[in-house]
Amino acid sequence: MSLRFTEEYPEVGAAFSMDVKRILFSGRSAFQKITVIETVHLGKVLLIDDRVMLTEVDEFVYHEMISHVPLYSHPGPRNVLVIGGGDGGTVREVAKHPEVEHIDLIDIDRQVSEVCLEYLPGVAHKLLAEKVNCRFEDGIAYVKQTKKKYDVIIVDSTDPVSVGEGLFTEDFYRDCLEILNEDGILVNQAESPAFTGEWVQQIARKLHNIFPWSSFYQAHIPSYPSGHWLFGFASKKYHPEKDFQESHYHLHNLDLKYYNSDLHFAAFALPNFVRNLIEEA
Ligand code: AG3
Repeated sequence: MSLRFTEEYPEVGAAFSMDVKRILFSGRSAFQKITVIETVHLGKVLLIDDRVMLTEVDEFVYHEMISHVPLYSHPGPRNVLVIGGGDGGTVREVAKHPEVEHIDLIDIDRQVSEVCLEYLPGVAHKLLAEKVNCRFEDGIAYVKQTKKKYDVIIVDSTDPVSVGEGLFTEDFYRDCLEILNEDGILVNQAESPAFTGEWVQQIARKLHNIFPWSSFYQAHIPSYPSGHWLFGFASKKYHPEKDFQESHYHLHNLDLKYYNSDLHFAAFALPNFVRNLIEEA
């Protein structure tokens, strides 16, 4: 008998299915349902509350784009804060930058990291690196009370429902602004313009209200709703295109599968319907 997993997209009455070989882990933490399945064509897949967080075949797109775009827009990103991202994929990419001295990862759910270290070590292994400090607590409370300052904050959250919702509020963005250095940058995962334009507009409105400068960039992520994904880019000083750190990019010469210097610019070129969504926000 063949087994299939289907992620329902209740917002648009659609769904996405994949053939499953077996279920590797399924459990409920204090916060959410966590599942790892081994699929027939998409490798191992991490699900939280039955939504696809990553698949082994396309996680590089999301993790490279959420990390290298802000890091190559900043001339000296030494201290980086990752909120959410307990699977470790974002930390893995951030850790590739030699300028980055320290990475704090704040995820509410320790079990996500434990499960990923066991079943998805290729994604999670850098959680154990020396320059990475993992704390399992509420990111909203952390940004409110910490005295530390960061050069780059990356919000690698779930969708703006249930556990993830508080990471999409103006209050949260204001607290992030507060703990960013004078020239800091915040990037967040900003959902699908095709399927959940309403969510994109809310993010656009809020980032625009709080940050001196904000914009969006896009990537193709086949396993996410609609496959067309946005990231918010909000900054105090730097402009992703004018301040692209070309010499760092060439010097590092990282072996990446999606991000490159042409895409750094191209990702900010948005289709008209996305421009309109954001302008009308
Ligand atoms: N963050 C989740 C992106 C949202 C996907 N949404 C969905 N499938 N409905 C991914 C975490 C990876 N580090």
